[in-house]
Amino acid sequence: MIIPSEDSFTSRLRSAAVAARVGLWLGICFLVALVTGLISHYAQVDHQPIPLPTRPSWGYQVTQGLHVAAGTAAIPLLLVKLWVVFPKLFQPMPRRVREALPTALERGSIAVLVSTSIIQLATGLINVSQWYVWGFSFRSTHYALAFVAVGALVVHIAVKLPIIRDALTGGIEDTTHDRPNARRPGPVSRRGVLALGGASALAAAAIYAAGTLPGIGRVAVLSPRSRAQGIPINRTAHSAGVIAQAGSTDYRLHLTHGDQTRSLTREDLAAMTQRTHTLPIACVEGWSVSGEWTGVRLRDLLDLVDAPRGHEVRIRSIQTFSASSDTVLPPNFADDDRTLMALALDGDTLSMDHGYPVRLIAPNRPGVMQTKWVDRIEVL
Ligand SMILES: Nc1nc2c(c(=O)[nH]1)N[C@H]1C(S)=C(S)[C@@H](COP(=O)(O)O)O[C@H]1N2
Ligand SMILES: [Mo]
Repeated sequence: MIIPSEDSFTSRLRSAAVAARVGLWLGICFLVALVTGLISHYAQVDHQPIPLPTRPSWGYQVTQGLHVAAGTAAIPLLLVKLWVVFPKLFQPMPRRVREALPTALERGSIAVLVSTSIIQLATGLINVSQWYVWGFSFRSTHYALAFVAVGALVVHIAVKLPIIRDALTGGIEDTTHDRPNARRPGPVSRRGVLALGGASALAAAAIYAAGTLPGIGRVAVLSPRSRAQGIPINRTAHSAGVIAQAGSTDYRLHLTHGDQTRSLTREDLAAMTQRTHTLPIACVEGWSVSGEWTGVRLRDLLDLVDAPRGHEVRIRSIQTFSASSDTVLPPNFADDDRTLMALALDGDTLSMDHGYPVRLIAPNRPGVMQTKWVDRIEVL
């Protein structure tokens, strides 16, 4: 096999003017993904030092939607960017050590940036399609690699800053920073490459976003889900192994606060004051759907065991050994009027798959923490 040299790439589309612009858009996508990703990570920390606010109820829905949209849009942009800068891979190393060293550092940071970017976007996409193929925790890996990617990105931008500034302030046809033999006109113009890249990024984000809009969820090929009562199901009752216990006449919801305890049947819960709130399920995997949930206010249940306001509350599922088998509500969530132990969705009794007999639904919270098949509530 013959390894090409840098000079064998002659298209004028592979230019600094194109690379800088696509890089800028990519950088914006990464920044949005980083900020929203940090929010999502923090939202899932138990015992948050400063709890997130419970308002607006759709806050997490929006930030996580942006997170996945930005990541999805970054995929075509990264491909275009890699195509544009590809010849640099074949640049010869300077012979002198004094010049080779900075070059090696620069290229090393790019190698780290490119590989972590590919891993982040690929595993993110796999996660969005709910395909947990790996044995490691997606969340902690994605979180740790984000810092590696951002570190490498900062080094990359710092090293290239003079060229980036020139390329962005100069016109799109500018060739100042191009390789001298990169002059062959391509099949499209430079503007055409930008338009195609930008349109692909928007289209990719739109295909994802379709899954969050009512009615056209089927278009969302990146995030398919089975549905019941109009809302997707992540984990079915069958696969969670909860059907026997959740459907049993022996079912009780146990409340504990110190040595005060109560055990309620589903009928007891249904006899209490029922409240209805429209709240979203916003999955970390990016889809979100609003439902009209009806049930007992958590605060009313806490009152049954004389729990004062301002305490954390642990919610446990019949299901054990899952990331969702228990969750801790910060005090502001536990005491919020809209936090419900829901018995019904859109006017119908909760289906087994959505958490029958009772599930947690709280405002502004990642879906993974909206525990289904709840049988235990503990005031901490
Ligand atoms: N007990 C239990 N609760 C759970 C889950 C689970 O696997 N087990 N999945 C969570 C996740 S990841 C999401 S997004 C929501 C989805 O709720 P739905 O299936 O009713 O749409 O439930 C959450 N509650
Ligand atoms: Mo989820």
